[in-house]
Amino acid sequence: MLCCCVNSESNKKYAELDAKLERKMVESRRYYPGHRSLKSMDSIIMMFPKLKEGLRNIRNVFESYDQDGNGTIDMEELKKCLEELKLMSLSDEEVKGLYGWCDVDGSKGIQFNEFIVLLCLIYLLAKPSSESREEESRELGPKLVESIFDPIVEVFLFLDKDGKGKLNKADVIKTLNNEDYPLERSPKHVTNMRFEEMDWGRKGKVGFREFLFAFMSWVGLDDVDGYMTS
Ligand SMILES: [Ca+2]
Ligand SMILES: [Ca+2]
Repeated sequence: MLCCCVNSESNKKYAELDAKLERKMVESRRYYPGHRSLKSMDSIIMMFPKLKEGLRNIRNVFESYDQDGNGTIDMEELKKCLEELKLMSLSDEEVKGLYGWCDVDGSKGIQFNEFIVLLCLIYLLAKPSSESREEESRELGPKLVESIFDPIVEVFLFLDKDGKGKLNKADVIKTLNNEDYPLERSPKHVTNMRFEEMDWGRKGKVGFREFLFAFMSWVGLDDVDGYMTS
């Protein structure tokens, strides 16, 4: 179905998603006490091996749902995947919106790096804000998603110094340089990272989605496999 106003409509939709995510990040400060125990870049870097392991597992999920084996997940494949992972609490419309938003290269399909971001956003937005977390009935799917995405949310909250749900360039650079912990200064190759290459937008701020893409390449998704070559 062609529509002449598709651009302004999708811009509006993405602005809504962005605002939603921003609120989610502000709310999350209460449910993710772990960000307070992160002290420096070193404590973040120590999480990388475990995160890489989690990403490898997610790659297996990605591959098993890419049923036609074309290297991308389409809407139908995604729906099956979400059912299996018990992440079905968003409406079809919402999932479609997120799908388009995460397809950053506009290929109309979700590659592995986009898939991770998409899954994380669905997980976050679908997650009940507090109380009703049914611990006992959690199966492999949600556990896997949780074990990889919760620590990443905590890194974001740690970097979000003013707690407004967006990252501020000055704060991030300061943290990357470990200015408060001069003895722990990270080696240049570590701090001189793609975080600084994030699109900081008009006001020197980035939201969670952009952070996630940067964080993925930072953790070293590139050496998890060859999907990041585009
Ligand atoms: Ca496919
Ligand atoms: Ca894509």
